[in-house]
Amino acid sequence: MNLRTPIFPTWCPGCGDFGIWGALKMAITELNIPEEKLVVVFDVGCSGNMADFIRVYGFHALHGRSIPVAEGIAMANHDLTVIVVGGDGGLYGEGMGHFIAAAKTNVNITVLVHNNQTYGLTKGQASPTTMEGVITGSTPFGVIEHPVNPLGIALTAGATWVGRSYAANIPLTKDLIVKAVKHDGFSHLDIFQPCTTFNKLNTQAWFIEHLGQLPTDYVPNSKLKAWEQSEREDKYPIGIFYETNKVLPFHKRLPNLDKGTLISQFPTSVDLTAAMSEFK
Ligand SMILES: Cc1ncc(C[n+]2csc(CCOP(=O)(O)OP(=O)(O)O)c2C)c(N)n1
Ligand code: SF4
Repeated sequence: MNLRTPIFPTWCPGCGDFGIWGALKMAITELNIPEEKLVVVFDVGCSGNMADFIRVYGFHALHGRSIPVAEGIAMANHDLTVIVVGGDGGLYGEGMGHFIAAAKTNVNITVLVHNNQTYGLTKGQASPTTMEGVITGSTPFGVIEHPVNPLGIALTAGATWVGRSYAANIPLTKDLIVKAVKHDGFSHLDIFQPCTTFNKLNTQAWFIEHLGQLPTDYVPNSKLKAWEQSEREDKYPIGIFYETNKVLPFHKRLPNLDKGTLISQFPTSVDLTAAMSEFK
C-alpha cells in the first residue's frame, strides 16, 4: 500500500510527530488492511496535520471533535478499521467528554494520542497533561494544577485496551499500534512525544530519564493494577496496561447490526463522480 503523499511534513526538527508518523505507516503496512477498509480521522493540531502527509482515506475533523466523527464512521460501517490521530489538547482537553463517552461505549476505534504535554500548533499553551509548575504562554507563573492521568481516565471510563508508548521508540510504537488496532473494541494508546519548540521540560533527555517499564511479571488483565501503574510518577511505564475481550464492542450489542453494516442495510445511490473529480 502506497502511503506516500507529495508533501513532506512541516513539523519542527526533532518533533516526536515524525516517530509516530513512521510507526503508524509501518503498522498499517504490517496490518495489510485494504486501503478502502481503513479510515484515519485526524484532529486539529501539529499531530492532525499528518492528514497531509499520509495517503489514506481520512477525515480532518474539528479540534477536539475527531472521536465523535470516528464513532459515526465505525457505527455506519463496522467493517472498517477506524483510527483517530490527535493531540493531548484536542483529545484530553476540548474533546475529553467525547473520549470518555467513546471508551464507555466500547466502540471499535483506536485512539492514538500524541501526548506532547502542550498545545503545539497554537504555540505552547498549557494542556491537561502539562506538568505542575511549567511556565507556558498561558501560565506565565507556572501551571498550578496537577496534570490529568489519561490512562486512568480511559480505564475508569471503560476502555477495553489501554497502553502507552514513546514516539522515539518506533518499533514499540508500531507494535502497540498493531495490537491496539487488532483489539475488538475501544483502544487507547497514549504516546509521549517531545515538542522541541514549546515544551522545554519534557525533552528527549527527560524522557530517557523518566520512562520506565511495567513490572516483569505484569499481566494486563487487572484494571486495578493497570490504574496503579498509570498513577506512577517515579517512572512512567510504557507498554500494554490493560486489555480485555470480555466486553462486546458496541456494534455487537446491537441486534439490528447482525444482518450487516448499517450502510449495507440502507444503501445510498449518491453519485460522487463530480465531488471526487476535484481530488484528481
Ligand atoms: C474548536 C477549536 N478550538 C480551538 C482551536 C485552535 N486550536 C488549533 S490547534 C490547537 C491546539 C492543538 O494542540 P493539541 O491538540 O495538543 O495538538 P498538537 O498541536 O500539540 O499536536 C488549538 C487550540 C481550533 N482550531 N478549533
Ligand atoms: S510545535 Fe511542537 S508539536 Fe508542533 S511541529 Fe513543532 S515540535 Fe512538533
